[in-house]
Amino acid sequence: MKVHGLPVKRQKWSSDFGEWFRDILINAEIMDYRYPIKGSGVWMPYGFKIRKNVLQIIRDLLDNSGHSETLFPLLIPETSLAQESAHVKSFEGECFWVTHGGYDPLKVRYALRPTSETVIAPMLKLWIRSHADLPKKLYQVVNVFRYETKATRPIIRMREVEPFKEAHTCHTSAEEAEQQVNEAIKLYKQFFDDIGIPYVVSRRPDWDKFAGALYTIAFDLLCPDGRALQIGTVHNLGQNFAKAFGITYETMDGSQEYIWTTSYGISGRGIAAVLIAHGDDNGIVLPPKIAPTQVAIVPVPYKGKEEEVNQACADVATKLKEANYRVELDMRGDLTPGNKFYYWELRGVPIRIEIGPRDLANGVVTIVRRDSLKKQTWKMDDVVCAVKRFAEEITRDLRTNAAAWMKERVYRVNSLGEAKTLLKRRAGIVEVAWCGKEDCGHSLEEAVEARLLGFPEDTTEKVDGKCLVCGESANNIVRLAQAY
Ligand code: P5A
Ligand code: ZN
Repeated sequence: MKVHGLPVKRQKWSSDFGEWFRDILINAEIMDYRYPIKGSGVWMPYGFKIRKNVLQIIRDLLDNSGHSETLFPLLIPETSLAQESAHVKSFEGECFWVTHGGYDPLKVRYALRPTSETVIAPMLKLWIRSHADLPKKLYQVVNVFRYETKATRPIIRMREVEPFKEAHTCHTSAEEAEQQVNEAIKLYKQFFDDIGIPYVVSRRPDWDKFAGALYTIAFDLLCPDGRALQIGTVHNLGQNFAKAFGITYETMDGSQEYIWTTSYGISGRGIAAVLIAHGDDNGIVLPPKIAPTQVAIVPVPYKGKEEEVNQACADVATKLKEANYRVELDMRGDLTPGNKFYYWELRGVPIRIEIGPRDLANGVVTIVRRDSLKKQTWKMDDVVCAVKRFAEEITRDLRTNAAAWMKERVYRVNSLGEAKTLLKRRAGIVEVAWCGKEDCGHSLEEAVEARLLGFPEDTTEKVDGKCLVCGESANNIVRLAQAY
């Protein structure tokens, strides 16, 4: 079978994850990465539907927690980008620059936004007058552009990053900004929990924080190849951008103060994470909430019984649609039932219903769960109840299994040798004691040839250990991993 001119390969999720991911995007018709610009891809119709459902979850979460959706321009004058010194230093080498309008060189060149702090700041300066204007919580869903020099990968490391969901908030005090950071962490936890994605939350070391931030909290997912993927970040920006752009507000007692800001973002990696965390050797597996098709109905006809079987399938489809499920009745005449099973499995449709003459005679349907591939028969009259129940079970089991898989791959060790061995064979995430000194952190990264993800932000556990580098007492655990 060929899809879109590419041979269908069956790389294994379990043994050849990188290839699996690349192939599955094309084979399941999610993203075509053959566009003639490196780092740009095309969301295909099926992928676009998944993208739309995932976006809806984020929009709902943000809309229901006091954020307002907006849309800011794509172009940033270099003069704006340059206003916050740490920010410009980190991002100017990553920008795509617009230098001409037609034949005319521009006096001030424009950057395609690599992120929007410096797009939003000049407008906040105009909008924020007094404490009554605060807090302010905005977000937008856009594409951002980063001239990534590391190997690009579809969805995971794009140069045109899309959909980029970025929130920007403004506050009257440091405490309120910190509270917002915690609120954002909670929102992102809810988002990932909703689609069953496991994560660890870590405070990035100072040298790896977002440029212009006081500190950065990051969500990381462990991929089947043992590498960590950063799937979302929350930044406390303190007053850095407020000071750089002169954004002040009038306090209750009439004085002028700089505002405090935060920003947080999730990219298409939020979608990639679903494919990565739940996929298997047969394809992708989608949680019902975001599956474009939740139930695929496949008739298994037998000579002479075609009409009855097809009619029963149509009746079941109608019932399920009336109960608001997204249903596909697969009546394609040119495919065998086997081909159809393969087709829907590859695309991760959570529930498949098969009806054959024997089912019909017994007044039942055969229901197959995509996650476990287990088959069960169910009374045809109760099909709506069955689908409801299976959808709930699949949602729960996907989350539980993915979380268990990741948890098994978090190791706590107390020697550099052990850490190095585990990380070398990409066993997962390794936790060690660290004194917190930057020098020791760098030495640690060098010694084990991996990245420091940071301090756990999802536990308050203290340890009674010794820094593996300098031997001084260390109460903090730090996470290390090979990272994307
Ligand atoms: C927060 C939103 C920011 O840009 N400004 C607005 C802040 N943070 S970030 O960490 O730089 O990016 C947010 C998340 O985007 C993902 N990401 C990418 N995804 C795909 N391709 C890329 N090239 C890429 N770069 C960053 C990461 O998940 C990151 O956490
Ligand atoms: Zn140390």
